[in-house]
Amino acid sequence: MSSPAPRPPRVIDAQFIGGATRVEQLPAPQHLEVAFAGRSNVGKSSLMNALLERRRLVRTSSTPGCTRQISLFEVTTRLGSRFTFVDLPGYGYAKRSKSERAEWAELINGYLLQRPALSLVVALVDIRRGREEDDEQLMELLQQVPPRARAPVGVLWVATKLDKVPGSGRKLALNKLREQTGHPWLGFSTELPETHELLWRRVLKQLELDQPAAEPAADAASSD
Ligand SMILES: Nc1nc2c(ncn2[C@@H]2O[C@H](COP(=O)(O)OP(=O)(O)OP(=O)(O)O)[C@@H](O)[C@H]2O)c(=O)[nH]1
Ligand SMILES: [Mg+2]
Repeated sequence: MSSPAPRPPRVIDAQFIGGATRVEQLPAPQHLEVAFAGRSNVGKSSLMNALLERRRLVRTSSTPGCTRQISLFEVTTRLGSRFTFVDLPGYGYAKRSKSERAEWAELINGYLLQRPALSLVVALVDIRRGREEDDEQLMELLQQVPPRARAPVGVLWVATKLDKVPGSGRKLALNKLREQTGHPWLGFSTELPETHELLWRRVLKQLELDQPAAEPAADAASSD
C-alpha cells in the first residue's frame, strides 16, 4: 500500500525583514503583525521556526537571553496571505543588569502599546513552570493594550515544551493552567506536529486569513 501524499507546505515564503532595539527604528509595518512574547528560554524562537517550517530562520539558543532585539519576519502562505511574525526579546532573565532589564521592558511595552499593526500576541509559558511573576506583568500589560483601528488585539496563551510532559498528563496540565488563570490554553511542542496545526488555525482565525470551511473539533492539545 502506498503512503499518503505529504501535506503541501502552509508557508511558501518567510523572510527576515528587519530588527531593532528601539521601537521607532523598526521598519514601518507592511502587514498585520503577530508577536511572540514570553520568558527567556520558553521557546519563542523555536516555536516560530516550527510554525514556519524553517530550521534556522529565527535564531534560537539553549542559553537564555539569546533574542535581544525585536525581529520582523514577513510570511507568505500557500493561499497567498501575507502577515508578519514578530520575535520579542524574552523577559525574566536573572543575569541581566537592572538597566538592561529596564531597556527591555521599555522596548516590549513600546511595541505592545504603540505598534499600529499589532493584531495578535501569542504569550508563551513553559508547561512545566506554569505562569510566574514575570508572566503576571505581561498579563497586566496585555490588559492595557489599546484596541487598534482594525480590531482589539487578540491574545493566545500557549504552554510550550509539551513533549516534556508524558502524553497522559498533557490535557491535565493544560486544564490545571486553565483553572489557575481563568482563560484557555493551547499546548505546543516543536516535537509534536499536531500542535503546530492547532496553533496555526487559531492564529489565522484571529487574522481572518486562510479560513477553512469548518472548524475541527478541539483535541488533546488544548484545554478547551
Ligand atoms: N524539548 C523541547 N525543547 C524546546 C522546545 N522549544 C524550545 N526548546 C528548547 O528550549 C531552548 C530555548 O529555545 P528558544 O526558542 O531559543 O527560546 P526563546 O524563548 O526564543 O529564548 P530567548 O531568545 O532567550 O528569549 C532551546 O534549547 C530549544 O531547543 C520544545 O517544544 N521542546
Ligand atoms: Mg529567542
